[in-house]
Amino acid sequence: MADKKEVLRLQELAYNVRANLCKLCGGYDGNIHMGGDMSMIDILTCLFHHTMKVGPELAQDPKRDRFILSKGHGAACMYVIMAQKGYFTYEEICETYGQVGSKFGQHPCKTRLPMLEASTGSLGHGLPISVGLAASAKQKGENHRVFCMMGDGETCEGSVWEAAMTARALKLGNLVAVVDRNHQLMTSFSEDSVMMDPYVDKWKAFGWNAVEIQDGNDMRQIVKALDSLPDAGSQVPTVVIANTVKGKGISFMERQIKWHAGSLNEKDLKTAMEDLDKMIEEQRKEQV
Ligand SMILES: Cc1ncc(C[n+]2csc(CCOP(=O)(O)OP(=O)(O)O)c2C)c(N)n1
Repeated sequence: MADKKEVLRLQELAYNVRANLCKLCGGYDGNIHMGGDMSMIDILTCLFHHTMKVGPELAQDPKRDRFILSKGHGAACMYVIMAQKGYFTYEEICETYGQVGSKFGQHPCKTRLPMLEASTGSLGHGLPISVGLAASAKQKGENHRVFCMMGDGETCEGSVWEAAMTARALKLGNLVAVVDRNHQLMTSFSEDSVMMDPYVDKWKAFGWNAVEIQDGNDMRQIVKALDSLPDAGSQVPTVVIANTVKGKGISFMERQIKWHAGSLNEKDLKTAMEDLDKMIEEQRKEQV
């Protein structure tokens, strides 16, 4: 069972990410990919604050875990979490987010933010890059892990499955793919456009160790799943498939196709903050 105190600590951090992301969106003169950010926030919070060995103090350390945000359109969410870790401040993000020349582009850019492992945004490339990083680590006898966060829609890309076959062939037990299975793409629900199910079986058929999280927005379930990952020396890559809700936590965003990306006016922002306050209040009560 996941430790209650730790679960609540992570829930509070996830609440803070959701709130800061909404404030960033409210102050930004353009669209932010709020739907897919809200769905992956809980998993990403657990990865950065509980599971992975990462942080600004380890940025040059060869023993650090590697993280690739393959669904690069979720950059804003990752920046807010990286600010919590101390890589830079939240205020710095807000000052220039999405502007030409900013370090904080709508997609992550390694030339602007050297602590990133790769630039991403063109879907389907993160897993192939992660396979390269994991193969290199294995060859050199290093025992850190490589984590790659993808969207379920992203896994329509053939390059994902080419990488999946290669990872299995190379016995990359140091590789962990995480799929934000929010059942939505950009303009439709996933099962209305492409037949993804039986999704877990597909990964198993490619020889991967597949772990499904029934509710990928429930921190208890996330911690339990990520605490049970095989160690880096194992011979089989692992995929964690987290069933999530796009727009999670915000009443008018949840499961709404139009909220793949959007902007928040003053009234929306107020409602969003009230929704988030209610959510964290319930979580606090549950953990007492
Ligand atoms: C190669 C490529 N094709 C298209 C896009 C445009 N695009 C950005 S997000 C998105 C939907 C991706 O869906 P999913 O991976 O499920 O992301 P989520 O729902 O979690 O936001 C698309 C098609 C892109 N970034 N890259």
